[in-house]
Amino acid sequence: MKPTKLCALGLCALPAMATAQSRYNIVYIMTDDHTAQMMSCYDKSNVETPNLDRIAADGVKFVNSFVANSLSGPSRACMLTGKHSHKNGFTNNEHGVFDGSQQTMPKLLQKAGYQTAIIGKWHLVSTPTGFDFWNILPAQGDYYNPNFITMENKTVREKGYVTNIITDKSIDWLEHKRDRSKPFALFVHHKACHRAWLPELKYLDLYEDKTFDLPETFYDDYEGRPAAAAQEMNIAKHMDMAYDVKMYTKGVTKTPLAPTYESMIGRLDPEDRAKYDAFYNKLTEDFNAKNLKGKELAEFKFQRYMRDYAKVTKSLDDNVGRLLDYLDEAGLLDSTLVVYTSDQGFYMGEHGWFDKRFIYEQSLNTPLVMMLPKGLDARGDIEEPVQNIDYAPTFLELAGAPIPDDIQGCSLVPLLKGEHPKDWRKAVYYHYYEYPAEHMVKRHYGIRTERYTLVHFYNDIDVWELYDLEKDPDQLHNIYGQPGTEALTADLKKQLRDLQIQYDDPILEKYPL
Ligand code: SGN
Ligand code: CA
Repeated sequence: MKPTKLCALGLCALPAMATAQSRYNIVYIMTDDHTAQMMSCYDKSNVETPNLDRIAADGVKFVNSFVANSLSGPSRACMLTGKHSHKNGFTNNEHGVFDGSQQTMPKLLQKAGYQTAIIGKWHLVSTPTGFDFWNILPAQGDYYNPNFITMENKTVREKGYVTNIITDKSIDWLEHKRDRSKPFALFVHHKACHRAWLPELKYLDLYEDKTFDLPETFYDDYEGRPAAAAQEMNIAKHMDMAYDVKMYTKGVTKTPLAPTYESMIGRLDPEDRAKYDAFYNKLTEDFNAKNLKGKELAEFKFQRYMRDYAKVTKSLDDNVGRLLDYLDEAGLLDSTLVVYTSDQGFYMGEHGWFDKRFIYEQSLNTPLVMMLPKGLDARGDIEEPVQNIDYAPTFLELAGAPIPDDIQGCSLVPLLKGEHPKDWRKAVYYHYYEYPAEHMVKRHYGIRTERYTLVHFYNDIDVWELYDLEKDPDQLHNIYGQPGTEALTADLKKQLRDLQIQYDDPILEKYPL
């Protein structure tokens, strides 16, 4: 076991020696694009998620949980390696192919005698390595009658709704497929709640009576924030009326994404398609009759988005409940760490947006709750800033396995024991790369401290932004360069540079601070 590392500059706290309780099992549930605003233990205003809340109620809720690069593939690579994107090599979805020959946490767990399995969304292009069992969705996968890729490289179409199927397969692996003589790490990776938010048919009617509150920043004009102005993820401007909003008449609606939408819902069995059409065709007729324009149209799109996303979240919550019940009935909860998180946060109309990618709060944050096995006594909210590079060292420590020195994350085990290490990191480092690409969010890197966000947008732009989260939690006022911020900016830039040096990000050579 390696010696104590200093935490002051973001380095980790001391991993405890393998204890008698080590070799805990791990169930890691990661959803796609599920954001804290849509999880009732974080935010009660939109939906009820009793099963997700159950995890937090019996364990811990991280209230400062961040990603390193707010996009699916990169987040998955950070989780698997415990390293930032520039080190694990998977910086963006568009051109990324995960190098499966590199050191990963599942491989290290295997080496420590664990059985490992991954079920659901993989999204790293190369074939999974480090897993004794895998059964993954191709690329983004489908909600209805989805295909799965087997370890024999066969594509198999499964009947049903994706969230239910991923849970069925996970329970089946736990009950029938694993080697019970070994501790295990199971990675349950849901497709929900990714675009285009296609609900389980039994929940079509749910949330239809609810009018969601429009975020205060819905009509943000992005003044003083050219990178924010340049995005293409605005609900009013960029949502596709068919694909996203589901106002669609087969053969008639000709939006750019209508063919993609038709192929997705075309996967439904005929009787299910009839139910689906009966529901959305009625809404489409009502919508067509109203001829909405301007703000009315924008707000109609927002309500449709919120309702469909909320329905998808309901199935997710049910299924997490089902998995928790299985673990409970199987007597596994005393020896198993259950983690629930998402690959990143998401905008639910804040700044007028859907999607993620920016270092701004809603997409930098990701939900993180854990149900703790015996021997880990923390309860309630954990305030220390944590990041998705921390999962790998945490799981290794819980397995009693050594944490290699090149892992950049910090083990969360001290926090799970209820400790508050004085030298815990004070800031998290962020770097987003996928540009030019869908949604046109410019490349940027930055830091988030307890109170401030400092960010540099670069590449075909050279813009700094600074936000005081205490005075401006909605991040509407870029105070970078304003008189009186000089000392603060110098201090934050020093912290940023220190983190870039510590994490060895080559961007520092291009943009020395
Ligand atoms: C798809 C979506 C995008 C989304 C990316 C990345 N478009 O390309 O809206 O930002 O995935 O999402 S879609 O037309 O295919 O729905 S990620 O979570 O996988 O990173
Ligand atoms: Ca995602």
